[in-house]
Amino acid sequence: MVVKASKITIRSLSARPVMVPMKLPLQTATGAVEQAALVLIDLETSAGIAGRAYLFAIGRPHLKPIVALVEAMGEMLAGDAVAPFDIEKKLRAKYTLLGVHNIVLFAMSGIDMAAWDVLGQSLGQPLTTLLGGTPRAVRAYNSKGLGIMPLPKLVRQAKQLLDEGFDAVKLRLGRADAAEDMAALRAVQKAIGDKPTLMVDFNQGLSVAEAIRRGRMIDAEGGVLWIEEPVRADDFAGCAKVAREVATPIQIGENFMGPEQMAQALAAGACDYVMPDLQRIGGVTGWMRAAALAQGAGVEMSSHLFSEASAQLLPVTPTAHWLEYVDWADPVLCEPLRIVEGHAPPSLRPGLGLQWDEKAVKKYLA
Ligand code: SMN
Ligand code: MG
Repeated sequence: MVVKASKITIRSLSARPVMVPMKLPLQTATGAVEQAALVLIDLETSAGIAGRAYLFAIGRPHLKPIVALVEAMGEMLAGDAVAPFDIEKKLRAKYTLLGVHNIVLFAMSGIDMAAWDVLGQSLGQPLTTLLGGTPRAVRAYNSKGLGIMPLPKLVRQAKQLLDEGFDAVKLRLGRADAAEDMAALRAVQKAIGDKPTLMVDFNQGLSVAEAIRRGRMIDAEGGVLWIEEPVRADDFAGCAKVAREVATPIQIGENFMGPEQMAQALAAGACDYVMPDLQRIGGVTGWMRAAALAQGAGVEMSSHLFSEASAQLLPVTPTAHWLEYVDWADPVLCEPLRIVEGHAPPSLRPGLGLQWDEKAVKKYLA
């Protein structure tokens, strides 16, 4: 039997910037996110199928350059097959001298996700099925809110976030005074009780010495599943030192720039757990490579943001751990992800399953 290569080719790529309101703004140790700055990608194809994916620009000023990169890459890819591996190879070659990093990698990752979406739609299969898995429910933690804020508000919010149907939440830490961080941790633990799972995230806010000091305080307190990004994201040697000195598992990965960097972090023993971010790891293609690295290292792998696509990738991740749930893209989605009893239900829509609410997109266009 002769197997024909995919006939579906890329017609064009468009990227639209939107500023979407957030119900719960998030204050981290190293910056605030008050509105969701998203880039909506549409990959138009010869088959009439449109692949869709979005990117998080983090702030309004970053929307324009990311949109420009996606569109410039679209021009390079016009007429090419919708074959994610080939697209990656071509773009990596074109961007080697500039550097396949940060927003270049974001744009590549977004295109990769949109390309996999086309493949899923063309075969009428959800992403999980397309990748050889079976759609299943994945456990999720509610990652909205719980930023750096006064304790009474924090305590109210922790309970409210669990009442939304979750049994796990993530608290952001990294105040100037360690004692204040510990007071916040104790207040939240007291408010939610022993049963729910609690993670903490320093968003790279500490020095290595301070991370070891605060990590030991958290060890003494107990009951924390992981300590996320205690130090600068690319300081793998420093993070390894923290991981050696602190008993509570160290979680990093949202800033891994491609599977290559994740391999370096694992080789350095930088962490106990990993949580790649789809727009930094290289989209679906990068995620699958990262999943193999985590499998080889015997390290639990969670997701960062991009709840909809990540919920479909965790079922094909050998060491799948937790789905990070945020609702930040909901206002522009026709059918947002819903959490039932702390789990994202299996997605049965073809591809990534994202559809833009065009009326809302028009309203939030930036
Ligand atoms: C985070 C990072 C970037 C934007 C918002 C929130 C945070 C997380 O580190 O892990 O959710
Ligand atoms: Mg984080």
